[in-house]
Amino acid sequence: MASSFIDKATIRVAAGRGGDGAVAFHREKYVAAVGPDGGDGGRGGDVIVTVDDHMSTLMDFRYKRKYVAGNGMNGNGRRCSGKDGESLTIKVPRGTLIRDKATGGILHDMSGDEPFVVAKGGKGGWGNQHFATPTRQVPRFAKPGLPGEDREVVLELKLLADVGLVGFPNVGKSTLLSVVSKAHPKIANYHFTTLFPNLGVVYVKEGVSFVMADIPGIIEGASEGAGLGHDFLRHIDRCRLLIHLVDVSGSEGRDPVEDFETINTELRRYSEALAERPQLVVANKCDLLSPEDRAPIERLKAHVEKLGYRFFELSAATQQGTRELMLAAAGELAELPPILRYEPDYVAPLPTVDTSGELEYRKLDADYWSVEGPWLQSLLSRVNLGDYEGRIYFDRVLREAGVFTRLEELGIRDGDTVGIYDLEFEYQS
Ligand SMILES: Nc1nc2c(ncn2[C@@H]2O[C@H](COP(=O)(O)OP(=O)(O)OP(=O)(O)O)[C@@H](O)[C@H]2O)c(=O)[nH]1
Ligand SMILES: [Mg+2]
Repeated sequence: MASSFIDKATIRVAAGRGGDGAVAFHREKYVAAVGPDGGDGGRGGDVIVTVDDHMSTLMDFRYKRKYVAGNGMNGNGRRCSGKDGESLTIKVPRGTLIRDKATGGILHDMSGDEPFVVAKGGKGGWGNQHFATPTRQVPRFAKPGLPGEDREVVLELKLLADVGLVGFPNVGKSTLLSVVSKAHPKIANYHFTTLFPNLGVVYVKEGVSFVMADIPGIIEGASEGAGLGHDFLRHIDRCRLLIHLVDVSGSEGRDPVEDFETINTELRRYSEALAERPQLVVANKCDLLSPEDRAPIERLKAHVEKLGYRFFELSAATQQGTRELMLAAAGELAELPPILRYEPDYVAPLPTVDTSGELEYRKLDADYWSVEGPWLQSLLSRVNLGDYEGRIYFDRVLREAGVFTRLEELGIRDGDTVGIYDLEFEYQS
């Protein structure tokens, strides 16, 4: 589809890393005592996503694919904390779904107004001021900052519309939208005039209005890529009601009943749920049939009513029947559940790490042991210690990597503190 309408994009989002904590000591003339006053590192900036109602495509993401927030600054003496890294805000059109690229899981549906943090900045390391205890008055260590989240995400636009128009090309979908709303979609007597979705607001009466989406035409084999394919059906995924337009004039030599079935088959191939969505079936271009040639209308009517659909006769071009159709649509919508919002279903996989790299074990004080190293830092920044499963997993990886065995060899005793970046725990054999 050669157009500037981009409705899917993959981008990389990288939050800032946290600054390192400082080791510093407070000194005053004539005062003997020195106190630790190393400040903390600043937090890394987040990458945040917000909705911008002036945007209607993901075009901006075609050329710019990497979004990086600022790093936190290191802490300094005199208890000066490092400056937090600057957060970065990305704007997307309303209705954009954010998925994790690796798992396909839904991270967030940008339908509402609340911003979403798609990559969290790394925590700053603590300065040595935090490590003073009655028995350890001169802590000569501080903590490094942690890396920020860095991930690839897929942005997928799914417009927010109550009603979706479906049908073969050239049946009059755009014409219908143009006569019942203020939208000005392109209309012409050839196939695939519409290349990307158009939205229009249909005002029915005071207090009653709805949003209708006009999408490109569907043909047989769309699910295999025929015509414009069927990817654009994602824009009517959320629709509460479909209006299925069928050309009954025979102007293209096709059979209305077959057309109706073909479209439903293609919808089903895209998604069972979409095929099951309530439909109003509409015979369009009725003005082209003479009153004595109602046979195609009657055949379609009988066919769809037997299947339980409501049927309407229409001439979008002369606006015959449009009012009745819009009233019926509004009536159906009043009974239907609200527009679909996608619930997040992303489950962070437990991070796999190669634990073969060397770790640095340091006894920083009589009862304080520090363990650091690249893989440990990476594991810590990716595992969720807030949940039970995450903690068990972290413990297991450390055990299997021989961290506790090594600490015992070095002489750790029960009750000593183990510090791993911003994590501290009391050692129990
Ligand atoms: N006579 C008559 N012509 C109509 C009617 N509705 C639409 N048309 C004509 O049919 C042609 C196609 O109309 P469109 O509204 O562009 O059709 P579409 O379904 O949006 O087509 P695609 O965007 O290509 O899928 C245009 O020439 C319209 O003027 C109708 O009710 N009666
Ligand atoms: Mg059209």
